[in-house]
Amino acid sequence: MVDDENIKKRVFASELNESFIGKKVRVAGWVEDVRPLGSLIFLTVRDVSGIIQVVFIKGNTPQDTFLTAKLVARQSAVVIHGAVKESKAKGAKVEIQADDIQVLSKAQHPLPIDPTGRVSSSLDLRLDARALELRNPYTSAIFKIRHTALQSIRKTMLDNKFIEVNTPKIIGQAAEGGANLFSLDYFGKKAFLAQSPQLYKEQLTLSLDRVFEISTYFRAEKSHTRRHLNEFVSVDIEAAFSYKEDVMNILEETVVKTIKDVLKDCENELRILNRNLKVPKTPFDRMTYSQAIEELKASGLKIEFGDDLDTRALKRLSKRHRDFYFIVDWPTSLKPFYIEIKKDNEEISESFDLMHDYLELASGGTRVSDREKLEKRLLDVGLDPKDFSEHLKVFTWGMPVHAGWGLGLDRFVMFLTGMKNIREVVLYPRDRFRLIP
Ligand code: AMO
Repeated sequence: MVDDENIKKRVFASELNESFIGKKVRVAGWVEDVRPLGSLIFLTVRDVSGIIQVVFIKGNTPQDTFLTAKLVARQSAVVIHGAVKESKAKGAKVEIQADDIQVLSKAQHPLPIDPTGRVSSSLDLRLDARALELRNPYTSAIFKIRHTALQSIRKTMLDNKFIEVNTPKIIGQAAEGGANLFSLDYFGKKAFLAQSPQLYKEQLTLSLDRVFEISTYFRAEKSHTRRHLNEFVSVDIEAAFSYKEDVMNILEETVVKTIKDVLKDCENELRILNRNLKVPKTPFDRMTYSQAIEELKASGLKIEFGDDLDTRALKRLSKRHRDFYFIVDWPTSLKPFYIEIKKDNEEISESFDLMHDYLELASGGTRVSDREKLEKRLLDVGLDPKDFSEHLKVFTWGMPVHAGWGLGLDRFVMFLTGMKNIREVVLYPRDRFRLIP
């Protein structure tokens, strides 16, 4: 009989190898296949690590155990006990000759989707049954890569002496200006869900020097595209005594190290996804916004200095810039109030976007660190400095020159995994039409 203590002593399918031959083991997972063949029953059991073949031989197990194995519903949660033997099955070195099976939880039939992926389902159906879909090695590979990316990013941050912080997500004031905010009732007052940690991370540089945060943010954007969600995860950094070039270098290092770590630690997952990931060439190409406009004009697009680079423009640019590249020095009018403007040209800001192909992965810049200048910038963009008094006050406490960026984690994982729709790389995506599960 299998009890809770015994489940704790289980081994993972991927750990089983020839060194276990002759030993009794316990595995816990979900039944993928059941094939009764006369006096034999072949079961395949998948756990989070991989798959193992299990054989029941009539006469070797009690009659009721044999019957349980024969009738077990696919995808039920089971615990198997038995001896490890050499396997004749293709691609497997060992299998388990079972003496016991316990069905912990029977799976219904039919299930809303086929988690083996043999029967394909639409994205919507898969998202409706997300927890079940994650039994599919293809889907779980995406989230193992996402996990590896997060670990790697944290390591790069620590190597660069950044401190991890957590800033509020229920806020009383817009960080990126007034648009695109979700509002809520906060004990009778109007509050908002944070669009970014922008103002907090800037404030923290005046004491903690270098901070980073990995968190969820909210944008009430109506756009329904394959690269926007209303709830997304951003990796944010802010560094005191730094300019945009300094933080661009950290961004490049973060991207390259993450790719290397994913190549090293997720070989199997990349193979499952058929993703041919490569370490990009460094330093990443850099072009100014003005150069991008010239290039686009030369290609026949009707575009002027001051126009935003929409999808059509970015797609056109990406024909010549396939790998990672920075677009720097955007018009001041296209960037938020907190971005510094060039000393010699008020029309241009100390800003950058990191692109891959036509996907914007990150944006950042040198910040305005002078209080008067910041007040003027707020007025220039039609915001009232009075609404920002809590933020402005810190600028008289010895605010250092500082710079930073925000990297869209979900978009970065799209790149790492080769997924074309952001919903594939987010466990429970939130878009205009999806609030559940
Ligand atoms: P920005 O608004 O450009 O900059 O956001 C930074 C990065 O976050 C990602 N992103 C999104 N991903 C999915 N769905 C969305 N709706 C979405 N919106 C943004 C993008 C983008 O490049 N405070 C600044 C950053 C800074 O200057 O430090 C900011 O929020 O990949």
